[in-house]
Amino acid sequence: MDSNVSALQKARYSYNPKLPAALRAGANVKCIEGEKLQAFADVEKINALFPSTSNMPVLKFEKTDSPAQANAINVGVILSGGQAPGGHNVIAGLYDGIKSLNKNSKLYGFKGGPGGLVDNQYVEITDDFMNAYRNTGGFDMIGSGRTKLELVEQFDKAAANCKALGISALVIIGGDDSNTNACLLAEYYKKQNIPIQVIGCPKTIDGDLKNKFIETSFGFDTASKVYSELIGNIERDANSAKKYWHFVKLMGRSASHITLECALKTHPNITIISEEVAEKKQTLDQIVTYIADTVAARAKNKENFGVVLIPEGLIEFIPEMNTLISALNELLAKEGDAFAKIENKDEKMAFITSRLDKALADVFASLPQTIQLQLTNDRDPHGNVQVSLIETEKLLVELVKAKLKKNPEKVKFSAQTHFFGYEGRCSVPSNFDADYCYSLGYNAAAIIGAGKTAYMSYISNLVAPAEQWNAGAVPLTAMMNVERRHGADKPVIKKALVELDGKPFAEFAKNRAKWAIETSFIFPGPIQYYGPAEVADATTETLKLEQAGK
Ligand code: FBP
Repeated sequence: MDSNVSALQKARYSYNPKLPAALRAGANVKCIEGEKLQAFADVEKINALFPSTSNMPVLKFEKTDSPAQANAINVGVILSGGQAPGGHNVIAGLYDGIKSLNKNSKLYGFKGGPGGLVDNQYVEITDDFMNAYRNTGGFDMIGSGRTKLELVEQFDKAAANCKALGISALVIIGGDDSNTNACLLAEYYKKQNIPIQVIGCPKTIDGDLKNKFIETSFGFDTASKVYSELIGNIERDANSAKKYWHFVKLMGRSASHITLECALKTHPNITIISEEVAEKKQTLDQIVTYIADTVAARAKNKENFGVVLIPEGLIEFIPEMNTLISALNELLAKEGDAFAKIENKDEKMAFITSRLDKALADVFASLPQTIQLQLTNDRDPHGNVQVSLIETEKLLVELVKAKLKKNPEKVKFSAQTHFFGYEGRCSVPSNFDADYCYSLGYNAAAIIGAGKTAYMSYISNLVAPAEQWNAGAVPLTAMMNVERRHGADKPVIKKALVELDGKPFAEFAKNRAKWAIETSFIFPGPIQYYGPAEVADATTETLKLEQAGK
């Protein structure tokens, strides 16, 4: 084992993640079939697209008193999409789980995400290799990638690569899109009688892969704890120096779950929730006015400092900006090459403005040039603007400054900006994520052992101590609906946005007026890995509030 590691990491190597009672004797479990589940919307379309994998029962696992020895199996595992703390523990749980089924079982990691499965880039996971990554953050054990698995040609190549390695099951650790593709793969293999099971595990720091079965995606707990520690530190700095307003943008591509969770943990003065902005059709100017008014109100109490939390995806939720971004997406899809050839910044902007209608050209012209340029940056592989590259926090500071200049009270306003995103994605997983991820992986082995395909590994009752967690599996098709994407109907696992009638938002909304004016900061401090369970094992405020009374 690598001796070049920190003292904490050495200690974490020997941390034993907690499992639900059903899995403690091994992954060979009693499998109880529950009710058959249909897609939660667009049932007929999903049934037609997934004839072999829709309408399957939810599964619940229980400890069996007479576990039979299973045959050895070879399994492949893939990490897909953005990093999230705990990914290595999903692999560790899967590794230990398939070994508990039969000690001669083998695990292969496909390198660099789904692309590695298609291009046959793999590594066999051995005891030593696995042990060097237990309870560590990051995805560097086998790497990750954003290649979309959706073409029959890719499915066939993957099947050939699996056949060569004797792999009869694949575990795909990813977010909503990766699990949608896992389902397409499972359906294809089942229909073609290709003997490869496909199982998904719910990953993303964004927290938007959740529904009535999946209580939370892994990584959300740790990432929001890391950001909350940093926000708490900034709050304390602001309260000490009393001279800066800190504008903090937080990751979460679309949904504002991370921002809301951090607000519940740290009680900042201002928190913008994208879903509320969209629901109330707030304009950029209304958001700026709200911030400027709060700055002015605190200035009256001589509190010329504060903290503002801004979700990464905000810009796309402001109605006029959303229309502008859609128009830019289309324009760049058509005339991107001509635009790329222009070198002069002013000419670039004139090119865009001349092609937008008057109202949108005015919105575009009202933005600082840095933001105009960022809005025209390269799109991601899906043709979408890359929100993590747009400095919304700086845009808001500029606009608030301009608004306050017009305030006759001469309000003092000095601002600092921050973006917390990548800082949290590879942190050492919290105990919650270490336990949850290990359980998800071990449980995936149980699903494989039960001979099932097109299921997502499902661990629930997560606010209780781990031994009371439930283990089971939910059909991937049960989480799907049909959405219009790039002019075509596509089956997708629905992204869960912040619910404005949900308990976490209600708790925030109840308190925000007080937090705005009275300094009510909370300093959560760093993640604790050792100590009393209420400190070291507690999960998110979001989950606690959502599960309260259930
Ligand atoms: P996943 O949905 O794949 O988990 O990734 C989420 C995320 O971390 C977002 O929060 C962020 O907007 C995005 O990835 C950044 O992507 P990249 O790593 O490609 O810069």
